[in-house]
Amino acid sequence: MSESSIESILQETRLFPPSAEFSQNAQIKSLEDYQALYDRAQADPQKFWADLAQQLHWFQTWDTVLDWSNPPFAKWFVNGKTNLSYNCLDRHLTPDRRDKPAIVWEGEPGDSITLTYAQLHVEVCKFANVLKQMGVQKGDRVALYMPMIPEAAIAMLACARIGAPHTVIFGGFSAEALRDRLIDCQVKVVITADGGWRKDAIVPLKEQVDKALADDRVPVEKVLVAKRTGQEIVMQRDRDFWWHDLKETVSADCPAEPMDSEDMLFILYTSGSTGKPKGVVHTTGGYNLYVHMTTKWIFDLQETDVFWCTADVGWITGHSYVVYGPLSNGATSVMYEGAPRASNPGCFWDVIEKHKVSIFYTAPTAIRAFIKMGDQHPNDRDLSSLRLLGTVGEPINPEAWMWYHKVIGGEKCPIVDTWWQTETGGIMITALPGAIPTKPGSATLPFPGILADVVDLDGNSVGVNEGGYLAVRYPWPGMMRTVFGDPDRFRRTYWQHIPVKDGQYTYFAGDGARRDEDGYFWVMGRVDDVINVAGHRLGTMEVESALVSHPAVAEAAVVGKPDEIKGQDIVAFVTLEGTYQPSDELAKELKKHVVLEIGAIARPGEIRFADALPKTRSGKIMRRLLRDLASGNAISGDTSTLEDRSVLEKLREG
Ligand code: 6R9
Repeated sequence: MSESSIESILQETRLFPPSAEFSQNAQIKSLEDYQALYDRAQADPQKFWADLAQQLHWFQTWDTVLDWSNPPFAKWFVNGKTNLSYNCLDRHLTPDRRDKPAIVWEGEPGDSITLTYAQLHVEVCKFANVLKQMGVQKGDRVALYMPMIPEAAIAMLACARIGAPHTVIFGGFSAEALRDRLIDCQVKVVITADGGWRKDAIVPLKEQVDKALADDRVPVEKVLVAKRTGQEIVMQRDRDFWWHDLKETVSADCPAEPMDSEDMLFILYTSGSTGKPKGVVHTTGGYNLYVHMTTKWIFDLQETDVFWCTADVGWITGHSYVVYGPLSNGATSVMYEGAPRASNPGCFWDVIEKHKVSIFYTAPTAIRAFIKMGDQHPNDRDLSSLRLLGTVGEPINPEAWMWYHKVIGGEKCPIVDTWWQTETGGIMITALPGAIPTKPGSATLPFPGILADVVDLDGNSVGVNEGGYLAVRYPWPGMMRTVFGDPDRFRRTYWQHIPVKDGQYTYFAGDGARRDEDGYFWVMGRVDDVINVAGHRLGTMEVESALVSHPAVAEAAVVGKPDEIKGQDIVAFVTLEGTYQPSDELAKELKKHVVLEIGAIARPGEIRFADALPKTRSGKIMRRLLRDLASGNAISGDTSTLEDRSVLEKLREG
């Protein structure tokens, strides 16, 4: 965030209570109701969650709600047996729900498909049988590298149905990034498409899969390909198969496998402050309950709602609030293939008008892009179906909040600003829209059952309006269970920054925050070497490793600088190997190289060539100074640990 938006957040005092009408009809109707729920959960969290878990279907009930005897490794609903695909589908095959739209899909070129619960059930059962036919067994990992088409949701639900953990890899990642994840995760089968539509162009997904699989270390045996864009692709005999061909050969009967609560449901890779992205592991029962309850209460689901979360299924938001949360509740979930783009500045508003969307959940970066495109686009559409708005992914600046409130919400829709992470599985800090008055820029209060706090590095709560680290003091059902293949990294990254006190473990989120006099949380952004570009998390080290893998680069340091639309943009400071000279061409080439190594989301906005990087005497790059330089700010704070002051002078001049 820029200095000015931090300023305006600090001065923000406006309060927006929900309308009486909204509250009356809401699931949680008042601040008192929220407080009562919160207190009940705090007094006995295990009973609180166990009572709510009755809302799901269990093949066998659990013996113990929470096993926290080996922290930080939690087990929820121990020995319970359930199936997420069953809870999302079979449970809704009742006379009143079976013909209700489950997925309403809109393609970028304007084509659309509706699948009712009964139809989706058939598709998922068939595809689950396809997976079995391909040799996929319970526990085998399956990767998805797909566009936003119904087959992506079908594939996820089919994996869940047979107990094969999925790992969804965002379609914007490069072949190299895909390869690394396929190896780390030891994936057996990849599900992809010939291509996907992205901003009027075809993303050649299958071609990228072919490149990734050319590496002998990739253990993938079979590739299943959905047809989307129709261009010519290469199909390798006995390895690659068309989804539509296989579908013809299987039965639509595939009972859901009773899964243990703690069986792995999925792995999702996310960036951290060290080089290698980590595989965040989520399991079955607790995750299901957590996304079920957060969707229900935070989005105030009613039977007739049409819920649209704009996230790609490649991110956690797509997992929890496009697929599992809405479907577990029997809601209608809208899925859209397109992204905000200049060639169609009204695309989001068209989808809302066409499908009569009532709940709309998107990211601040999208909101800021639409502000720039002009009010005429939303003003030209009928947005009267909307009754609730949400945001996620980064702090929202009050200006963007006010625009969202006025221009999209017509000043009548509550806005839930939801703070959470890949690691938390579901939303943690948020307004409950009928109960909690909102303040622009604040995520407001913790979800019932979440003991969130702002602490110092000794683990003590900080005072009112004092800055500190966002932390959670008690386990919750949707929490990640471990880092795939690296339990020690799980412990180090999340549970050791704040010391264990009297046996109490505290979860360290990696965000800075403060709480105001009403107890409202104001999340200020990451405190580690993670940058947030257009709502996507990137590790500075990841981008640095990509840069130094280019022969011209000797050393690289990557920082974020404020950006009007993306929140932050990447600036890379680079020193060159012997014979290379700085040039615009080389800068372009390096940007391209990062895109090749990671994907377009990591393309640096700016490359700055330098003779040397500012380092401490112990050789650590002083990123703080580079951040100031990149943002055009005066160098702040102490520079006395700098080894060579002339480096700084030169960088300033350059
Ligand atoms: C769901 C998701 C997590 C990081 C998180 C924080 C930032 C997310 C936010 C927010 C302020 C919000 N973040 N929501 N910051 N206000 N409402 O985005 O997961 O991709 O893992 O990113 O995003 O910095 O730590 P993920």
